[in-house]
Amino acid sequence: MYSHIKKQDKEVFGAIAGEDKRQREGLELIPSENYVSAAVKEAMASSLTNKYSEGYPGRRYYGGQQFTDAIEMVAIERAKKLFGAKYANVQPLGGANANIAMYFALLQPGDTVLGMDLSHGGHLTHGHPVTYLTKIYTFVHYQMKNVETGEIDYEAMRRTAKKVKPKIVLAGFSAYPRELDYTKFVAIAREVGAIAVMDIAHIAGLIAGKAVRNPFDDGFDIMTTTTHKALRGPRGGLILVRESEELAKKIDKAVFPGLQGGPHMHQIAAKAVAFGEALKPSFKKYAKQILKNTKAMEKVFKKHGARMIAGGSDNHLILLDVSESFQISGAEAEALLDRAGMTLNKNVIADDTRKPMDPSGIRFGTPAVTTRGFKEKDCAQVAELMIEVLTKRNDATVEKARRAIKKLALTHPIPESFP
Ligand code: DSN
Repeated sequence: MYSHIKKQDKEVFGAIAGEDKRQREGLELIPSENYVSAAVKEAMASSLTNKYSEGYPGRRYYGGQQFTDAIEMVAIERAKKLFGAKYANVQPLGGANANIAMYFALLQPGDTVLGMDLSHGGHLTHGHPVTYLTKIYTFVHYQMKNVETGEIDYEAMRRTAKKVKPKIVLAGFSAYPRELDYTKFVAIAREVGAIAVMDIAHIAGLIAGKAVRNPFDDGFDIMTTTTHKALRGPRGGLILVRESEELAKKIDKAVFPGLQGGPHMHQIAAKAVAFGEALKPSFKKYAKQILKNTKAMEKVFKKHGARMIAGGSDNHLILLDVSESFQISGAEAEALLDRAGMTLNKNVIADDTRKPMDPSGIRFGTPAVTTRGFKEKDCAQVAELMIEVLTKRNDATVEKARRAIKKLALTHPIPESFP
């Protein structure tokens, strides 16, 4: 592996080798990360990175597209099958790009979007004031009604929707551990004449693996997603349209030429490979195991009386209030656990009084460790180690946990392929 980089560029090689080792010997608990197959990596490293392919299959602006067209068509067909969509655009470079293209396709400057508040689990691209998007569109937010159960305040959401008349009712999150009531979102969108969109980035793998409901089954019009989280593909984005040809055309125009230049064909090939893997029956088992593993961690935190936002988890992630539970900040917890080989991220919790760089919570999840073959008992052991480190915080405890984590990691090597 890497024989050419090693010979040619010691500096970059050293860093890549270091990252490989870090991934091998530590545990990835960031809920938006995963390990891809060797086949996905091969596609990413293929000669397709040399090719310009502006346009869409059959209508490109450059010649030499006989193979790129075939690849993009395969990716589109597999994405459609995986999510029950009539149309798919596989060109978005990432999740943020997918959301920006979706807004560009559906909105005029000044139009309103009703999305989830960031500190209640939403995402920057759902209208946080630090983003450029808020200079173009108006974002209004809904929140949880009860932070201890995670229940969304659908009544307040409906009242707000009737008042502000959004063009998009946006569901989706990056730090919310419960399942949403999709029928309520769609009903509100229909009532005010809005398009119902869900950013499924965090749970795309769970939807593809049929471990949770598919929002299209409840009438959502569009779904945007990344491809690299529980879905286990390369870093990238994807936009799915349930059935409207008119919406699909608008999305295609917005992605190219509206927003992006040449699609990254190596990335699209890797998406096609990953979608093929997710269509296999074994992916369903994987998705279900993610849920079981998160429940096993939830059980341990509950037993120790730790405060989880929304009271626990129905999906792949847990948001832990470390400030209240362990009298430690999110940044301190992240650093401590990182030293013990458990990589996760500090995260704001609902209505956090602390700053995003040092918030009150940490966020972690099980997609990556489940790829390594972790089962409930392994995840419970990780949760116990987390609690021990967060409680005792001394060097000896951190070192003991680091050794235990390394052992767990080495006995569960990152697989090169999936059954
Ligand atoms: N950065 C992603 C996450 O970690 O959830 C979302 O954009």
